[in-house]
Amino acid sequence: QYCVINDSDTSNLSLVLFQYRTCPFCCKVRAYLDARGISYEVVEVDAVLRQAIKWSGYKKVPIVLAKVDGGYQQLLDSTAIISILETYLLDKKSQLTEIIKFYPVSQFVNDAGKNITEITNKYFIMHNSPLSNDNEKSAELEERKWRQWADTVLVHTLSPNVYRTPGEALETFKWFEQAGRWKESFPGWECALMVYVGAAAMWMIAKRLKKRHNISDDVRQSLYDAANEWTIAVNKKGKRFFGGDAPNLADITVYGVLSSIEGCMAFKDLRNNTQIAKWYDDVKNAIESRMGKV
Ligand code: GSH
Repeated sequence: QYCVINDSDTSNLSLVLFQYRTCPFCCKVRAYLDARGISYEVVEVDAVLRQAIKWSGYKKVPIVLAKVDGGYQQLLDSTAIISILETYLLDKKSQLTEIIKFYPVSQFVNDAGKNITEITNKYFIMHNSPLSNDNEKSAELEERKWRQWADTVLVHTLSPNVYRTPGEALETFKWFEQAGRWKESFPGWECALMVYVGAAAMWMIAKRLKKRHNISDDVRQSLYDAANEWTIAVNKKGKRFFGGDAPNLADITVYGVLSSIEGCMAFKDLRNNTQIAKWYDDVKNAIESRMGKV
């Protein structure tokens, strides 16, 4: 329902991102698209009714729909989307339809009886020729490690924090409504449904998630611990970013995930109680300076 247009985009991509504005995985994909100066169209999905993604067999967001020869290709999973597009940008010769063959979708039922969709190789950037030097290799290994950490550690600290109490959950959803510009996309009753049903549901779900992911009862501390772990890793590099003078995929991923709570009380607390703000603001500025116009 809106477009980000970058006049200097030479990627030849034509992408539609189906998203919940403040979903951490969607924020991560937007951070990537903006960092690479790619133009794209955004469709905001109603998180309760999800009509806008009924066409897809996949029930989650983000989904990126890419125009390819002879039709459209759907790309699933935030991490896979980033790896596929990064491979496409690095490898000037291959088409998306060729690249996605390296990222097969596998579906299985896990121990808990849930249907799981996984994308094989999702953390890997494919190269036409092997990386030649050890520095490049270890940089890529570290980048992969922290992208994985963002998906498996950092992200799990968010829900218990932003839905910590019923009041905080409601405040969070009111920010979602504002940030996602729901009022421009959905009728009033649907906005109210999303805010109140969403806040109540997520407050309850967050308690379960807290247990499942072993988040300590002091949920803020878990968030601070994660942020500190990352800040130490960045500082060790002795540069502005983990990736050096420019953000790499690890910076973009960690930033993207954290940006999903920017309007929440937890984010203010995070800035005030850790050293992450400088790095965060630097990445934000770097990304926004490359981003197209809305
Ligand atoms: N591994 C997926 C990714 O990285 O893209 C996770 C995506 C995901 O869990 N998305 C959530 C979702 O769509 C929103 S934050 N859940 C289903 C729903 O809300 O209906």
